[in-house]
Amino acid sequence: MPTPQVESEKHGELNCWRLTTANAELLIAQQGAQILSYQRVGEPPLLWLSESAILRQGKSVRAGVPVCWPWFGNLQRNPSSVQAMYSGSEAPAHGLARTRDWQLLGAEQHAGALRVTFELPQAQGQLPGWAHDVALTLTVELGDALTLTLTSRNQGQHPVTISQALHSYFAVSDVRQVQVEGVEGLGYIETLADWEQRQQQGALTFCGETDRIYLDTPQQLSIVDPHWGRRITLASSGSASAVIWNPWTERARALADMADDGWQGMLCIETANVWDDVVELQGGASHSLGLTIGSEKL
Ligand code: TA6
Repeated sequence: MPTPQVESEKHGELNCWRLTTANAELLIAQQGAQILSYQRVGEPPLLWLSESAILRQGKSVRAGVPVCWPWFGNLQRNPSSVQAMYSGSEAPAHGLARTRDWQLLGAEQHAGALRVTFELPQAQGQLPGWAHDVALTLTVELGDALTLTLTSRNQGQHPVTISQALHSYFAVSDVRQVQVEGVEGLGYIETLADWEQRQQQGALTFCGETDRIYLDTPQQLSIVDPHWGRRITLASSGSASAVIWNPWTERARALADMADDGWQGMLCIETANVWDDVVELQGGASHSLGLTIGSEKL
């Protein structure tokens, strides 16, 4: 089969595209421009896809990289400048982009790599309760590494403030055995203890439910996974905050789209603009949030 190539496929209710190169394969859904899976030849998946995932219109899939935009998480927990942008009644968690159909603008190949670009046309004034005009695109480049670029360009006259995240679910051998490097000494918000501000001592390991916003994050973070002999590398741009999440036992049991033990094989590190790192776009201004995911043998 000649590579690289882009083929369309249907999974459950979702239109998807499978991108294949000589050394990697990626599945992306039209809904949310959400990457559902990513694997390189000869190694375990880099992104996690829940074995109980629900592939239905209007529901974000528990997998890959949901795009949270134009706000992250619970809108009420966002700065007032982000809240003020929305006039609808119930604000869905993680914004309005992850459950809507994006449009594939084009696919290009160059030197064995593939690049696809998606746009959310409704962001240009047609999102319910969010009456701003922003050109929103996601570019996915599948080469030796995987690079995602989420670009927001304010086409209106008035400033627009957003929070956002590439809510990446990484695949790990066992979350209890891995550690995250790059967060040592950082301040973080412990959302599970009244959003108290704390300071990280040493590298981060996991022994219970975790849901934290790390502040002033460096551009490089990594997940060290000795059992799989792998280091997953995350290189970010346009971001100074990251959310690190694992639901652990009880919360996983409460999620219909996660197996009871599903939490063991996943870890979310979400390259973000949240808390005091939200993005204010003046009329005509644009911002890009970038993430390159790579891996190395330990
Ligand atoms: O990023 C962490 C978080 O906001 C958690 O609090 C948890 O709820 C998770 O995202 C998943 O959210 P979802 O709406 O996809 O179930």
